[in-house]
Amino acid sequence: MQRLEKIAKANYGKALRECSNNEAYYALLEMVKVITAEKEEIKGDKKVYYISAEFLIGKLLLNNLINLGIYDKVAEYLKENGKDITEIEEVEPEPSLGNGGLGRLAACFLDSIATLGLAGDGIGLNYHYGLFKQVFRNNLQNEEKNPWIEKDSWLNKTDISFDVEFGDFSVKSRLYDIDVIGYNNGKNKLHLFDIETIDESMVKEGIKFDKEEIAKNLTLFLYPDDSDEAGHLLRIYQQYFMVSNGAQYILKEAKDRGVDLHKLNEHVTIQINDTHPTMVIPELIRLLMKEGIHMSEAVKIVVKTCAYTNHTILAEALEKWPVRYLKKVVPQLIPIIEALNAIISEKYSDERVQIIDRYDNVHMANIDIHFGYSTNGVAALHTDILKNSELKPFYDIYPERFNNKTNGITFRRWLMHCNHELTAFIDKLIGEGYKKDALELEKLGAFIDNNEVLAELDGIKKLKKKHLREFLKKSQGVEIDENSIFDIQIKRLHEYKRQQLNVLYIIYKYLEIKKGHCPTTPITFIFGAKAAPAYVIAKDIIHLILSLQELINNDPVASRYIKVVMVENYNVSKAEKLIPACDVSEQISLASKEASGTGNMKFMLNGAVTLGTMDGANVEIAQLVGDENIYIFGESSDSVIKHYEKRDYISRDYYEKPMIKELVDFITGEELLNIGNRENLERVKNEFVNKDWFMTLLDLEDYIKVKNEIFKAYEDRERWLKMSLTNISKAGFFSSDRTIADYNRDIWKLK
Ligand code: 26Q
Repeated sequence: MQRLEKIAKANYGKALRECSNNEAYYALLEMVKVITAEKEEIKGDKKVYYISAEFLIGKLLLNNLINLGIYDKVAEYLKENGKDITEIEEVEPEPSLGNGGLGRLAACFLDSIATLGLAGDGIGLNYHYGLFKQVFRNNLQNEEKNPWIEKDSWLNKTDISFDVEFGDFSVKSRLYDIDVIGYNNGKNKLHLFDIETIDESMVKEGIKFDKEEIAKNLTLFLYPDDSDEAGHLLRIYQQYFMVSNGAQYILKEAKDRGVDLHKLNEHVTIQINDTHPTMVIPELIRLLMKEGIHMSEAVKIVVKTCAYTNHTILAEALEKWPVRYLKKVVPQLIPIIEALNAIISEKYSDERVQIIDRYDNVHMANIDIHFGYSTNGVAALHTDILKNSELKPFYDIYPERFNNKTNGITFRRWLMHCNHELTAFIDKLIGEGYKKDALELEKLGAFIDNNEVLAELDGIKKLKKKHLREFLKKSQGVEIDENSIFDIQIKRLHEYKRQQLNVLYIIYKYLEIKKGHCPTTPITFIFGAKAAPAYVIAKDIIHLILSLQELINNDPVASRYIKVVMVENYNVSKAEKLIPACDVSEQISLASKEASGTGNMKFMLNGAVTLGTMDGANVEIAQLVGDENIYIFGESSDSVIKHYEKRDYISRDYYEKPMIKELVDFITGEELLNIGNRENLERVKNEFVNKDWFMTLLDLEDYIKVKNEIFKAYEDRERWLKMSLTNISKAGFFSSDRTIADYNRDIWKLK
């Protein structure tokens, strides 16, 4: 710790003991950067580049300390000097370089790639304000910018810069790197590209800015909205900027390493994270041609180098761009995309597999599947749906290219960092081997009948609930009861994720209490969710939750039994506080719609019991823990898919059932109208009655029944704690170390 003292002395002229938390944070940042600089870079004959528009890395200080193996020493030293490491963490600004699951997955993957000692870097963009910060006003979501880049940060400015040409102008890029430290291993890098002409002062009010001035706004925000043409064009500018820099960087590194570009695929593999970086395929072909390689060979090289991951089956999220947009932004790619289109249209007549459709839209996923050597889904069910329905025409052509890679989470952040108490407890019971081989968690099964162990587990959950109570009091001024059941749903607000189903249960419970049927143990319903700024109905659902929160929490009778808390500005560090405190994990998407989910895995690892549909990775969780340790409800994905095919789900038929009608009508009843806005509330109600595209009412009765069962099970403490321990013991499969080992074994093949 001499280093730390030296830095404190040099920067602030005093000992650490005398430093403020603010000063201590920057001293620690510098210390970690110095130690990291001495770490060896992971090298290999072949390298993977994980290219992604999002890397939701979260705060880095404490994770870096863990991965460097010096967390305990540093925490102890800080304590001796009158400091609390968790308070120091509060100083760190939170980068929000992602929307949700896909971005967080990319961050977990970088951690695991380095931990497994594989040579692999991330490539993305350095958004200055990231995703918007959510602020509640009058029970509505407002958006503000989230500045996170300060004079001293994890970013290291490099001397690497490239020219990137667009149709109407060109820009110079600047590369910033963030070190990615493997757990007890070497380091890789996350490369974030930026432009030097960025103008932060363009953002005036909220997150509004002039979308036309690309050379000034390009990297201001993570794709802000989807609502107008200027927005779409900006997204294409961003995507091309990312992939052109990425491709130039990859080729530069390959050449520096002496790689023969004709054999690029033997030394480089590129994992394309959803379709956002798809233009890397035509861009690489273009750059290889500039190196003198003939187009037909360039195409062959690129096919052997690129692999694609699909994260969604929602048709509206599959990117397709009008040719005229691409002509404006990236005219240099048009001849290549047209040539690729010609290759495919000559070979296949099926309209569904064409690159350019009859309306002149370019289908980005189709480029990835035809011109990459691997296409993977992110959970077993998801991959089956891709093969058998969504992407069936492609699976028929390339069965050998399709494979599944069930998602995972890094246990460094989602156990060791966010739940020190549980980590120490597991260490004590089964040793530390599970930190390198997560399947060793199964050894916990031996303690299932040990009442002392169960009691200790109970104590840890209580403690984490108390910590959450204190945090919410401090951050939002809300009071919750740690002796209540914590029922938590935290994820992006989307209709398919069905926060609105959870809301209908709360209304049901409220009305039950009014009728005199009170729960034995009080329940705290916790939500955290951001809605896309232009997603009207999602924002209406937030308004409904906030209005319900006000109604129930101010009701003298109901508030004794139930409470609703909507956490403001849900992000990675809030997740780290919420997940360890959870009893009931809500994973209630309409079956077939959630590709995988990764929150479900984080909750399970921290001892929560899942209430969910047979969707995404819930299916694999259910298989692992067994029916008696999970609460499953709702229609199967097969029958949901059939309903869509036959178009035979009529929400009004369900709405007309008296029990359901009472709950839905409550949304526009007097009590909520006294608090909320008629317009927003009516829109939600009408959606239920007239459309309900994600079949909420179809699953409602079963949801209520099974949710009542899970709350009842909570009363039997012994049974509950056994379920909790079983969930932890079976979570090893969901380590992202396993996922990355699978990617490497089947796709990347690095040594
Ligand atoms: C597309 C077009 C235009 C504008 C934006 C977008 C866009 C942006 C972000 C489309 C999708 C995303 C993010 C998707 C995402 O996070 N998917 C989630 O990925 C997780 C990791 O695989 C899964 O666990 C989740 O099930 C899936 O929803």
